Amino acid sequence: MKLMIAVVQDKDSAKLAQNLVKENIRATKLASTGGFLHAGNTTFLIGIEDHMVDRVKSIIQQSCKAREQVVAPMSPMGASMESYIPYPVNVQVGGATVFVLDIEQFDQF
Ligand code: 2BA
Repeated sequence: MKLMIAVVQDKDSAKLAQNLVKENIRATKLASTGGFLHAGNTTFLIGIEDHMVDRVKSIIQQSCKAREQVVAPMSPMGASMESYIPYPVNVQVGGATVFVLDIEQFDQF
């Protein structure tokens, strides 16, 4: 058994959730925030049998697309100097960042 953790853009989360349900794949959605853009994104926790990992990856790939985002300069007021960006930059976000972890035990009570 594996735990797949997928960080996706909010714009893609409804589509991904729908496509997982369609294929009877269980998932938990968590509201999350990107460390770099400080923008909202969605983290999916998906517990899945080993042989389904590639199928889930391909569903994620089909459901999520990359987008360009302009990062406006952030005020150093209220934000730490470490994350201060003094000029606008273009970053490509997504489609999805996916981690696959081994699960030691899986129980449901
Ligand atoms: P953010 O951290 O807000 O990053 C948004 C996008 O900004 C990233 O897209 C990447 O293109 C860019 N970026 C991030 N850190 C950067 C840096 N130090 N310098 C220059 N550009 C940088 P993605 O790579 O597609 O990541 C989308 C979101 O996925 C991230 O949002 C974060 O929430 C998550 N993520 C990505 N890599 C991760 C990792 N290794 N561990 C945990 N979460 C990760």
